[in-house]
Amino acid sequence: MMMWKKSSTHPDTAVIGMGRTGCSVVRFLEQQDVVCAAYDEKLKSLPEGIHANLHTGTLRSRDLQDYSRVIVSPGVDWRHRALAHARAQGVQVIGDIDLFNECFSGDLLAITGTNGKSTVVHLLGLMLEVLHGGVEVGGNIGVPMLDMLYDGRSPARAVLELSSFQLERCQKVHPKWAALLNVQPDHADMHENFDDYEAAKLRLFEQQGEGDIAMLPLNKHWADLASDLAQRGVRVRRFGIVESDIMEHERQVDAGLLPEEGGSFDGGGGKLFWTGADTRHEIPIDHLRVRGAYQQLNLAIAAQAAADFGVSSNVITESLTAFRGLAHRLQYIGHRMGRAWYDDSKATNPDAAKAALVSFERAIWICGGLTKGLDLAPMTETVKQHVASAYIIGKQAKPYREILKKAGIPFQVAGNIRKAVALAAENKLLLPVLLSPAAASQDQFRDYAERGDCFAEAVAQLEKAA
Ligand code: UMA
Repeated sequence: MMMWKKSSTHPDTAVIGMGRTGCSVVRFLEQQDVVCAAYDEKLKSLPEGIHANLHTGTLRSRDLQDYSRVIVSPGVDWRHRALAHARAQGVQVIGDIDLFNECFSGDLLAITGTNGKSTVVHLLGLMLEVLHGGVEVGGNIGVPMLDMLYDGRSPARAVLELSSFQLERCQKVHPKWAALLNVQPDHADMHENFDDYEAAKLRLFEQQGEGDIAMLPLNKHWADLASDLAQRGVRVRRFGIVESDIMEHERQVDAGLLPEEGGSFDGGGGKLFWTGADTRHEIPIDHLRVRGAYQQLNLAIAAQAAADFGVSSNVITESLTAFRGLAHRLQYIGHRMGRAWYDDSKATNPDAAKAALVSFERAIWICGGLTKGLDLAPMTETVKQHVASAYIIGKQAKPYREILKKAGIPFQVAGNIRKAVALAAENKLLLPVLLSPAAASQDQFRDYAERGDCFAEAVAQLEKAA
């Protein structure tokens, strides 16, 4: 394990943002006797057990220029003036992945994408637990990755969920197995533009070479990356849902663009597939407990990863059939007031909400929150086809009103979740009610989980009142 330079006088390491990541970085470094300075623009104090000096208030350009290394939390804008200035002064500005890399020597599996990451990471963690040496799971899913290495631990393998924020600020990352699930508009407030967001995600594959495995969606957009990786000796597997994706894959294989062995999954044809020990395994979709083709495809990706690391098809099948999905992801929360209620609070962008809506023929939709600067117009057709009636929550009602008007769907601005639930319960159409906001939650909640819990509570209260 590499030891960091110790300093008993002036710290040469600064940690920016003292949320979960920042605190885990400082704890990790302090355990190695590295003195750190902690910066947070809002916090007034640090949790117990952290000895770093806390500097609060707006970060100024000159604050960071005298450190040798600055480790930045994912939620701090990478374009922050103080970070740009430090980089220009030759300070090494990095993320927690770089510290993780220096100390982790096991097999790294890493998953990125706009939607579905946590489901794949969680399920994969469950499947790999059967292997000798086990597995640790962390990253954007909520467990800071350095917590896996605390107390000098070094797991045999680690599964990391990596966000664009984490990838853009790392110097390098080299997963033995890497998957890009999808890239859909999100975080327009934190990236210069969509290309910049996509480029951050693709950093996952930069270091891959001979003997590594990459999983990419089947659609044409990724054909060049797939052939580039294959030329570097990476084993490329492709996955997809719709018939046209599969045909596109076959066309690419025929044209010699992809190695024959690139796997494919068909989430729309009634079965999921994965390949283990050169044999194709399958499971009928009606044996699964999770709803929605995109969610089911995520299960297939986890199954393929587990098979690539030697987990038996029996264990994979059992895990797939037992898995009920994660909380707040198209989660069935019960049947009340004559209709089914679904919590998809994790849908914080339009594509995630679209994927949820298409899994219902028609639904009553609860939407709204912070748009993060994203354009909702591409949802209009899906809303037209799958929404019968809608209730808007959150502080930015206008963009939701506009697409609902454009789609010709009746709606009401409810303002908050409790009101939206009460109105949805009174709706004469006995259709499923879906909270799938297509928006971030921080205008009214701490995070999407609190928003989902509030929804479930309101639904439970409703029954008591009836
Ligand atoms: N802060 C500043 N200046 C800023 C921004 C933030 O000082 O300009 C401070 C805040 O006052 C706060 C701290 O930084 O005290 C928060 O840091 P953070 O936002 O990086 O939050 P963490 O608690 O460290 O959580 C981060 C990830 N957060 C983000 O990427 C925004 C968590 O992902 C992740 O689970 C955690 O690290 C552990 O790895 C959350 C997330 O929303 C779930 N991710 C986005 C998503 O999934 O869409 C990418």
